[in-house]
Amino acid sequence: MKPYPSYPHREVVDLDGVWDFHFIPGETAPALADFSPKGVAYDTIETVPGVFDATLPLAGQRGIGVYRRHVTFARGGRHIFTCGGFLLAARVFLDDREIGRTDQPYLAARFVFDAKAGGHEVVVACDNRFESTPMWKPFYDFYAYGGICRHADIMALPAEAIRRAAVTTLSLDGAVRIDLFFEEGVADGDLAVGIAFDGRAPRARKVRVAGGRASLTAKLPCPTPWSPESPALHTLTVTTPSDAITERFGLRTVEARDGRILVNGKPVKLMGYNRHEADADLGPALGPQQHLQDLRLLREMHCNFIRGCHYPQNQGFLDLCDQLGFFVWEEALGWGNPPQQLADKVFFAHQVEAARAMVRESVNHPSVILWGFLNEAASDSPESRPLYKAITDAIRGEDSSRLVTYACNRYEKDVCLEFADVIGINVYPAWYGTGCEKPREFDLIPKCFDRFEKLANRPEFRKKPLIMSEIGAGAIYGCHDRIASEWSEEYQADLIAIVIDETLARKRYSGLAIWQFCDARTYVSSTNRPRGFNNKGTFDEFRRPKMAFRVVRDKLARSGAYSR
Ligand code: ADA
Repeated sequence: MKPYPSYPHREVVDLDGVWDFHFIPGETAPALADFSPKGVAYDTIETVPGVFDATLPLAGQRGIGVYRRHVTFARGGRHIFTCGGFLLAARVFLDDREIGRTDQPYLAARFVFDAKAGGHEVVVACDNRFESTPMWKPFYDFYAYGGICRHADIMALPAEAIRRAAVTTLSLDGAVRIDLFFEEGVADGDLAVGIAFDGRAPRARKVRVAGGRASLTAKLPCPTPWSPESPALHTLTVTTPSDAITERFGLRTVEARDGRILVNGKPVKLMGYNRHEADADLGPALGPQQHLQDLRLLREMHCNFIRGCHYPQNQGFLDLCDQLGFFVWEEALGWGNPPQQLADKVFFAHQVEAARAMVRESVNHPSVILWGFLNEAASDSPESRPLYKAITDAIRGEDSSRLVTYACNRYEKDVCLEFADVIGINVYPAWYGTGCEKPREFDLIPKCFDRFEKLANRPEFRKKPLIMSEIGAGAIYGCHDRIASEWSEEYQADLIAIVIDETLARKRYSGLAIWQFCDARTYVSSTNRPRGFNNKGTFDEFRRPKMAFRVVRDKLARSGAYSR
């Protein structure tokens, strides 16, 4: 699915579809840096978007998946290859010449290159071995697939090429700041641009370009604010003498005040789920209908909030969240990273870059109100502070119109909370670590809510909103039990019922993201992961509802606050 922005004047070669394919098993594959596309014997096919290792014959294998297809360019000159995300690392070649590489999983990549008019061969080598990226380790609790998992295309680049036009709401009556980012080659100095909102006639403006950037302010002719109740969207088309870009955005403000999250000046309570991009069989390369179906199920439960765990989201999915009026917490890739890793120079630089790139990519989605990073990493270790500071600085340097947070499981020992605008707590009362054989220890749940309220009410955190960013229990679909004990649908439903009541009853909590929307594949290695799935979904991997579905739907419907 081709997400916003669009470039109406450019020649676009859509790369989605069927590619030739060959897999080189890890034992015989060179390091990705040494891979050459010469002489590869393509013996099968794969689809883009897609992952090559979700189904047989390559399920579970690690190595290099090589994709090839032919393209034709009408004109010679500068082109750009863009892709919404590779797994885990990739190199892209045109006629055996490398045009770009990335070792940032799930992050949009863009490579500029020169090419003659006519036919060319594009090769993408995707390495899904853990050593191909510093960003992923085998201990993450979600399966690491390999492939070109999101939309890809190639466009011809004109002389005054615009990369993005980021729109920031200055006031709900339609005043906006527009930050223009140009591709290389746009000279410093004055540039004539056209600015058009909502398909109206463009207004001529002059901007001053410096270092590939320019800024201007403008006023929308017919402003309508975006909100979940009324997710009104606007478009902005910016033209240069040779290029045009159309961005979609929403007018809305987000702030933290006195411990509450305010959207458009009004306090909101975020009620919803953590969601992996996960198909039952095919892994993370979901199609538009699947994304939409998940959002419809969330809407049926009267949810207004999604934490996109634990990586930058599919842009097409965020487009749908904008249209349907969901709030989103988007986060950069990370999971339980230990102190040594957080202090490692290469990991450090990759994390900062990943956070920055995520913000640039998603900057125009009104649905995204929270930027997150480093899920459950070692935020209790003083050596981690420089990275937490560097990431939050990088995010705020790109965008100061949203709130910054991370999901913490170090609680009172955390030494990085000062860097966050919002405190996110991941905790599993009555599931992990109760340390005894007593069934259904549900009295632990309100105690847990009390505990984090107390933490957030410390003088230094009092003004920060508080979110329960993960809480839940496993249930195997179809497992029922007369005493409603662990792993039964009854147990999970009862636990979630208490969690919802506690969140709704407490003003100090600005939100809840239940863990998790649907069962998603991980590794079998742990005794906690029967079937090789994380089974804490309210739906199983086929979106079959467990008992918790009705509980959430009925409770949130009764609360009335989140329906549209
Ligand atoms: C963590 C983590 C999730 C998942 C969850 C669980 O809090 O952030 O990705 O692993 O626990 O199911 O235990």
